[in-house]
Amino acid sequence: MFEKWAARALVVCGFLTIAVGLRWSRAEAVTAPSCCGSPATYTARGVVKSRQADGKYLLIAHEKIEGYMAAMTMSFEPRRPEQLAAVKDGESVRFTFTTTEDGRRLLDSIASE
Ligand SMILES: [Cu+2]
Repeated sequence: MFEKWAARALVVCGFLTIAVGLRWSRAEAVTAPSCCGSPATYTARGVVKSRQADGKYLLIAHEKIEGYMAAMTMSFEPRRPEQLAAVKDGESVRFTFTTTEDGRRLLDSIASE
């Protein structure tokens, strides 16, 4: 008698676990950061921290970017070398960038403020 009840409880428990698990994974997919979704363009403000010697990246401490991410320091990839020359380290800048499906952030424009 007890065994039958326990077996039934296990089955119900299993179903609940699967149901909750499915719901969670779906919720995660919806709220996942927009790091690698479809391309989007954002405008942001920040301070240039440094640049990579090979000219491939600019490290920027950016303010909160509405609809994208909280304030943090991260790298952005200039589309053209002139973009690196246009700003100095330590300078406050305003910039526009476009995200790519593989998670890159390409600088469309950047200028000191
Ligand atoms: Cu960031």
